[in-house]
Amino acid sequence: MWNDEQLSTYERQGFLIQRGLLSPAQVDELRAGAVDLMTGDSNPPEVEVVREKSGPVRSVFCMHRNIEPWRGLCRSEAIGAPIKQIMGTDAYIFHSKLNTKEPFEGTVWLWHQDYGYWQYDGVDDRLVSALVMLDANTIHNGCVMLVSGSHKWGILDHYDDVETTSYKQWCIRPESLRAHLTDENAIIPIVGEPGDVCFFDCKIIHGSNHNFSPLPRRSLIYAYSAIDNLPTGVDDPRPDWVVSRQPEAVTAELTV
Ligand SMILES: O=C(O)CCC(=O)C(=O)O
Repeated sequence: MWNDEQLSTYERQGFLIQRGLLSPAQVDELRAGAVDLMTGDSNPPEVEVVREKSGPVRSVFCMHRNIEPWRGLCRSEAIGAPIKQIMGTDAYIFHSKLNTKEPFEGTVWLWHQDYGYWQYDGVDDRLVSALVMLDANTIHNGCVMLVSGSHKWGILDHYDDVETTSYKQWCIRPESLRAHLTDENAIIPIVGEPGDVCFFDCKIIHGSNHNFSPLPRRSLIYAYSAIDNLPTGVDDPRPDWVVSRQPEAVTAELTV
């Protein structure tokens, strides 16, 4: 359970890091699972693997439903309880992925707000993500960077970037960044150790750099949505692997 200070820090910054939330044994299990996921030989059909233009795996989507340890982890007390507390209600997994950045080849995620595109998936903004570090996340290997407090800036103007990486991404237009992101000190590199977890708001501006280091950077992200916040009313919905349509309350067993 988070105390009042943790909750108000989360509310003010739009994110909170919990160091060492997962044990070394849990991290070992996740790392072994990551190798299997990335190999892809025994992935269930809902799992989608996206590769960098140069070949290595970039992301493995929708791994939370049927594969351990990912299925259990999103239901765990450590991650699910703070989510339930922040939301004030049960939550389902709206989106999940393992994001890998192979040494020298893992590429950028340009500045964006997740709700910049999720707003078009027919949900409201009651969504919170948990980023779990499987490797040390450093400045050099492309850790995520968050812009502190930017979850209160409204949704900035996004465009569809199909050039920069292999993954089509909604990104904030440079002119909109210039108008809003004027203080470099607001950019917080989310560096940390395996087992650290960062909880963040779906409206916070974030992105990450290329992996210039000899070390891999693997992190997984679960995006939780309030249980009654279902993707509806969209003419041409995105696929289930990116916008999950199985609203099972993964926090149902947790007491907060
Ligand atoms: O893994 C990363 O470096 C960034 C991921 C991200 O921004 C996202 O999934 O929205």
